[in-house]
Amino acid sequence: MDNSLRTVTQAESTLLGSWQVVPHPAVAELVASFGYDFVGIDMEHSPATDETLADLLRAVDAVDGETETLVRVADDDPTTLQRTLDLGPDAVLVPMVHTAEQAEAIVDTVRYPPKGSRGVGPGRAATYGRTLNEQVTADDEAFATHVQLESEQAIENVDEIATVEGIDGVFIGPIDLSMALDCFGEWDTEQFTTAVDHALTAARDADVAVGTFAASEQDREQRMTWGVDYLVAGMDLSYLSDGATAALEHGKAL
Ligand code: 3PY
Repeated sequence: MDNSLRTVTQAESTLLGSWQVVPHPAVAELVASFGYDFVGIDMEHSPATDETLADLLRAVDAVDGETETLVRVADDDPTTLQRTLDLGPDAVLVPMVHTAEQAEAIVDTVRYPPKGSRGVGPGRAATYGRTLNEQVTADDEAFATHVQLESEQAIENVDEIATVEGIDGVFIGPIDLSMALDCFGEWDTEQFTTAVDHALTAARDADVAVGTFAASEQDREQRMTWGVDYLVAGMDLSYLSDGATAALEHGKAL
């Protein structure tokens, strides 16, 4: 399967994903069955462990082999990244990346020598049928590396971050970014739109993908006007809370 999260800048339309913070394989399986392009699995703000993550990835992969997996890791620690990559996701998204030096260190961590410093031991990422040699040789193309921009410093440095060789995409974290810019949730403020425009331009100039997050109809409409390559269009907790609220209200009204 081609890895769309690596080549998304050439895609004809915006890839749509669903975000998962409830770390149960049934949720991953259900969401993947609706035809999303990818499921974003959150290890930064969820109670998922590495062991749970393996089952979430299996659940998505078992549905139809078409839906990809993007794992937002907890941090940029080499151990975190290597343990995640050994489980074979289609993409990793590293939060809180503020500088080009940090992005360079991430690329070094995710690549095997001589290009980087990743240790060999791919486990599930070897897809079991391949020899270790085949896995290691193919692995640079097997997954995408995206970094999340969510601070004033990241926006200041975005031109350098986006051009780091080996970075496939940048992800604008609107919630944290707006908080960092002192306009929490105020998507139309000048400081927020200026920062977003800067990030979009830098990504385009560097020819890397740009993605973002939306949790409501209004957010989706706004973020599509940004011309993003991939969009997280909703998340499991919101689906659950919307459905639970609607059923309760309907039941009470009868
Ligand atoms: C943000 O918007 O800051 C996010 O991290 C979305 O997941």
